[in-house]
Formats: sequence, C-alpha cells, structure tokens
Amino acid sequence: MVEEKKYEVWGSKRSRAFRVLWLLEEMGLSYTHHHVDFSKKEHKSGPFLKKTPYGKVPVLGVDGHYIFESGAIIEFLAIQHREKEMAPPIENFEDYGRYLQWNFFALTELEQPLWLKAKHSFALPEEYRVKEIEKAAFYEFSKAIGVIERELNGKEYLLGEKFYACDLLVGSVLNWARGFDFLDETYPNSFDYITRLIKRDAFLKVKDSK
Ligand SMILES: N[C@@H](CCC(=O)N[C@@H](CS)C(=O)NCC(=O)O)C(=O)O
Repeated sequence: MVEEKKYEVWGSKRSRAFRVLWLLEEMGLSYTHHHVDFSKKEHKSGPFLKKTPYGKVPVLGVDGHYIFESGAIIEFLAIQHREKEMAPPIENFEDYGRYLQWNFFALTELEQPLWLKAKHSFALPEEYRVKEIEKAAFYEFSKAIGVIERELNGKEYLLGEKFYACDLLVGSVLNWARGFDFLDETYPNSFDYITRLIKRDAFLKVKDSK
C-alpha cells in the first residue's frame, strides 16, 4: 500500500486527464496538476516525451516514475490505495470481476465510438477525416449505452449502492457523450446517472478549478 505519495498529473482538465484528477479528488490524495498546452505542442516536446513516448495525456508521475493510459492510472491508484475503497476488494470475486468488466467496457466499447467521432471531426489531420463515419459511431455507441441503460435499472451505481472507480470511468465517458449529443433522456437511467455523477463534490472541484 502506498503511503503519503505525492502525485503529479499532466494534462488539461478538458482532456482525459480530468478522470484522473477526479479520482484523486474522490480519494482525497494530494497531487500537483500540470497543464499541457496542445496549441504550443507541449505534448510533443522533448521533456514531455521523456515521461511518455506516446506524447499523449494523461500522465501520472510518482517518485520519478511515469504511467500513461488513463485506465491503467485509475486502476493503479484504486488498487494502490485500496483503503479508499474505490475498487471492491480483489478477494471479492464477483464484485471485483464486475468492476474490472465495467472499466474495460468503458474504454473499449463506450469510449471508442465517441473517439471515432472526435477523430473524424477534429482530432485527425483533415486529409484522414471521413465525415460519414459519424453515423457508424452513433450506431455503435447506441449498442453500448443500451447495456449500461439496462444495468442501471433500479440501481444507484453500476455495482449497486456504492460508488467505485468504474462509475467514474463510465461517468467520464457518458459526460463526453452528453457533450456530443449522443446521450439524452432517451436513455433515462444513464441520463439520471450522469446527472447525479456530475454533481459530486470531487467532480465539481476539478471542473471549477483554474
Ligand atoms: N488511450 C489513451 C488516450 C490518450 C489520448 O488520446 N489523449 C488525448 C487527449 S484526451 C491526447 O493526448 N491527444 C493528443 C494527441 O493525440 O496528440 C488514454 O486513455 O489515456
């Protein structure tokens, strides 16, 4: 178990770094946040590429070591600080399995259609963008959100009564979907869920920070 570690997070809160900052706030861990200015290509600069060869955010730093990939960072923090109860105990076969399942589902099934839309709207160089792909992205997202919608029926959180990091990961993707007009009251359980999650103190603390 990690005690009194001082974490550093690189990445704008408008990027996937938000989910890492949100988790650190939920856990009450101290950290330093470094903005990375894409317009100045700071993410492709020498010092930044020493932290991550991929030149993308978020990056978590601790004790001179660096981790990239938001999902890995979230799992790392949740397990290193398991006393914060952001993941079910790993000995709890059923809950820990379902927790991991939703983390992976968030990143591979829910997020990818949104990322596909984003890449073909603004992230890729113009010559690689295929505008028509949005229809396929929406279709794929609809299938994935249907699973979340059914899972949340009569439940506060994905695993029941308790908020875990899988809610944070799924929530951060659903918040993105809301911004893309991919998620509205057509999916009432998911819409209520994300409306609840974005009112959490830790979420608001990051959102309202400078
Ligand atoms: N799978 C990665 C994706 C990281 C990623 O694409 N980050 C974006 C910001 S949200 C980025 O750094 N983009 C800059 C670039 O692609 O050059 C993760 O979840 O951390």
